[in-house]
Order: sequence, then structure tokens, then C-alpha cells
Amino acid sequence: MEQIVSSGIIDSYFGKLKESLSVDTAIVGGGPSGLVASYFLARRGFNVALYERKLAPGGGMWGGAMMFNEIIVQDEARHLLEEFNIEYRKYKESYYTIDSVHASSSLIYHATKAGAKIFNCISFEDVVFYNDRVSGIVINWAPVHREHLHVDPLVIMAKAVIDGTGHDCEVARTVERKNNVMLNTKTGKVVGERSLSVEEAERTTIENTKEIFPGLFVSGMAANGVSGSFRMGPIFGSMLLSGEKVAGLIAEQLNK
Ligand code: 48F
Repeated sequence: MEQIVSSGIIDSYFGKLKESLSVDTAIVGGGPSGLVASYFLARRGFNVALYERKLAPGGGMWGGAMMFNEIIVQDEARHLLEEFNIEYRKYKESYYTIDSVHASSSLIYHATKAGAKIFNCISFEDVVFYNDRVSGIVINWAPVHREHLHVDPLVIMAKAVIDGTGHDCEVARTVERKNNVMLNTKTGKVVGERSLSVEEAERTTIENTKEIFPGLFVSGMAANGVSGSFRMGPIFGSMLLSGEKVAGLIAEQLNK
């Protein structure tokens, strides 16, 4: 029995990993925008893998605001609450309050149910850069990074990569730093996040969700960080809408 337990886990995990060595879309970061994107891409039949360095995907959603585990979503994103079967309560005219643990787990459940493969405890380290295009990602175990171990990584090839790393915009910053290229932003570089301004931030998150370099798309807070827009705090409508938008942009490109 001991051997069955261990070999079952190893066979199954490495089967999943091998199927994901070359994917249609690799998503870095399991926050709300990355999870929503993975769901919509998987639902359309694309091979999609999401890499999250923490043990639990969900990013900044679990903690609500200051660990008060409730989030706010506005009317514009209500269709996504319905899509993910998330319970919500109306608050004032056009806002909803939602238990953040329920919301995070619903996104994870539906993404994996739709067929997205989520690899937790894995850190993005670099991109594959071929013919002036982001063509994949370089990954390693998160503890390797934490312990500063000198261990070489593995490579995942991808037709499209999403930077869903939130405030840090790690993928975009790596592409800019290591390859001396111009990104599709007003300075050609990662402009950097501004202070808090809720309405403006919610609006621009959607606008800034785009392909910022051939093969590299940004979603969620990384989209605003890359393009120099504001943060918004614990309102999550634009994170969900950004995930929906980036999945649509990638599907359109891959279907061409
Ligand atoms: O920050 P995060 O939740 O991303 P998001 O989808 O949503 C932002 C909101 O949570 C909140 C906000 C809006 O209300 O301002 O912050 O933009 O999740 C980003 C995820 O990426 C992971 C990180 O652990 C988190 O779960 N991540 C960051 N860097 C790496 C990474 C990396 N190098 N490798 C793997 N995962």
C-alpha cells in the first residue's frame, strides 16, 4: 500500500507536468485575474497551465481588506460572479459584498474543473526569448528561490504567456531588464504602479490588459503596474474582468 500511494502521486504528477511542457498559454500567478483567465481559456479547449509560487493559489483575494475576509465587487462584474457560482450580497446601489474565502475557492474550483492545470509551489524565474518573442517560461521550485539554492530550472514552452503576478509585474520586469526591448507602454518600459485611486484604477485595469510584447500579455494589477496606473484596494471587479478580457485576446490570437 505504501508503494501504491507514492507511485500514484509520482505517476500522476509527472503525467500532468509532461502534458504541460508545451502549452497554449502559461499563466504566471494564481491571483483572481490569472485564475479567471485560466478558466476561460481552458473552457475554450486550450491547453493552459498556471504557476503559483505560494502553496495556495488565490493571491490577494483570500485576505479581503486587512484580513477582514470580505471583498467588494461592482455591478459591471456581476456576470462573472454568476459564471463562477459565487454567492454575493447587495450593498448600496451597485456593489456586492462577498466572503473572500468563498470567492477564492470558487475561482480555483471552476478553473481546475474546466481543465486548467495549476502548479503550486513553483516560481517563475525567466522567459524563453526566441525571435524577438516571449515563447515560454523558465520555472523552478519556490523553495529553491527562497533558499537561494544554485539549482537549474525547467522550461515550459507557450504560445502565449500571461503576467498575472500582481503588484510586482515580475514577468514584464524580467523581459525588460534582460532583453533591452521596448514594451507596449507609454515609456517602452515598466512604468510602475501609482498610489490608490479606486475608480480610475478599476477603469484602467481593463484598458491596460493587453499584449505588451509579442507573446506576453498582462492581467490584473500587473496590467496597471506595467502601464503606470493606480492601485485600488479590496475591490475586485476589474481583476475578474481583466482575466476575462485577456483570455479573449489570447483566444483570438491563437485561433488565427
Ligand atoms: O496579486 P494577485 O492577487 O494578482 P491579481 O490577479 O489581483 C490583485 C488583487 O489580489 C489585489 C488588488 C486588487 O484588488 O490590488 O492585489 O492582479 O496574485 C498574484 C499572484 O502571483 C504570484 C503571487 O504569489 C500571487 O499569488 N506570484 C508573484 N510572483 C510570482 C508568482 C512568481 N515569480 N512566480 C509564481 N507566482
